[in-house]
Amino acid sequence: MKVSTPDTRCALIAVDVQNGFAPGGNLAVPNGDEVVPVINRLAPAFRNIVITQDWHPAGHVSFASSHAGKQPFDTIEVAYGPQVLWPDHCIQGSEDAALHADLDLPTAQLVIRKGYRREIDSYSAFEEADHRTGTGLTGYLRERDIDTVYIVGLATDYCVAWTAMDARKFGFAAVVIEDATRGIDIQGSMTLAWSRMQACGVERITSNRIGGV
Ligand code: VGL
Ligand code: ZN
Repeated sequence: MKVSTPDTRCALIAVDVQNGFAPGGNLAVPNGDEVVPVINRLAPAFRNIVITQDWHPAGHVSFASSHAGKQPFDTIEVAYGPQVLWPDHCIQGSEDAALHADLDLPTAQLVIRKGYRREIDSYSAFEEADHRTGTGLTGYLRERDIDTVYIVGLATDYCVAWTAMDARKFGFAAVVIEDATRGIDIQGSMTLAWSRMQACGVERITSNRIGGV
């Protein structure tokens, strides 16, 4: 079995490991907390670690509660295309938006907050859902000569998948460490996300293939 050891040109991106996506959170991902020990174990192998946080204002466009007559998990059309509606979650500064208390990434160097514009959602750590507004992550990684990102966290079929596909779009090698992710899986979204990721050249591995841990 091939084992790869991350070097200085690799970064680990820990996506949205927040209370809101853990059991008891406002948008709980089934078994979402199970990613935490896996990520903590992988972290020492990485010289560069980026954390993302879903960080919405009250009344965010992605909240079902912002649209009369709509329910969570309905899909609507907004200015930039289809938008799945969610329960209110990860409101800026709330406990729900805080990183999971057991996430242990003391060497992480950057926290990217996303989804903070009321009218635009952002699943991806690179670019908001309008496919126009950058978060700054591409420039940060390029300036630091990082060419490969390993993606872990929540949720596989939304923020992890969009981050991985955008990594490819902006020229990075992208590897999703599957057992360090968990998905929401609504309306076939897991199968669809994996096939889309595969089509963009995202690599899918398990954590036992990471050396140096
Ligand atoms: C996410 C739905 C809404 C995620 C964030 O982190 O995958 N999913 N906001
Ligand atoms: Zn969100």
